[in-house]
Amino acid sequence: KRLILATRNAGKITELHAILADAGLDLELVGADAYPDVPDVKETGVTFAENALLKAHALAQATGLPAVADDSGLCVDVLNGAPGIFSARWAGTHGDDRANLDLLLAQLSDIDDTHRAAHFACAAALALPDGTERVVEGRMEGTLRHTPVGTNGFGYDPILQPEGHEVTCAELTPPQKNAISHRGKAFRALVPVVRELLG
Ligand code: ITT
Repeated sequence: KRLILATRNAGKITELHAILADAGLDLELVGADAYPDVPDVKETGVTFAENALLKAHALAQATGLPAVADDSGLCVDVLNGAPGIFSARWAGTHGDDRANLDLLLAQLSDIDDTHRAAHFACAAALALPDGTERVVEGRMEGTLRHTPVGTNGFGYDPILQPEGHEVTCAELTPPQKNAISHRGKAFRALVPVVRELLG
């Protein structure tokens, strides 16, 4: 059985392959890139869950196959949850990870270490071509560094230090990150739902 990953973010694809493979699902995982004719969906939702469902439904409808999608981002307490659903385009250009991270650090330059709490959030959605939908969420709490450290992962990983760790997400190995990450938690929660609906 094919399960399509409704994402074009290479960092997410790598993580999702590992997370879903570890879960032992007997599924062929295919990236959205295998379906280049599917138009980009407008992320018009106001929550991670709404946007994840929009992406999963768009791909399930276009391909006639079950689709899973991730919507995720970094929520900073002192910014009232921003960048949040706007994480991928915080500095203006969608997917410019370095510009997004630099802008956020500039915005937080006056904020001291005791007020730099933040979390990554991920909504994982499954949509079937018949319109059936499920969505689950996961979080990873942490604090934000003043300068980026580490080269693993993607996005804001070099500035988030997860709770209980002395290193940033970008210094963790991929399995270490997946074990504690928002995406790891959300997709592990989605596995029983996939089993229930797809067998
Ligand atoms: P798709 O919509 O194609 O899945 P995207 O990158 O546009 O890809 P989102 O709209 O969900 O996805 O935006 C997620 C952004 O949040 C991503 O670009 C990163 O900047 C940030 N982000 C999410 N998860 C992250 C993680 O595990 N580590 C670092 N940054 C992360």
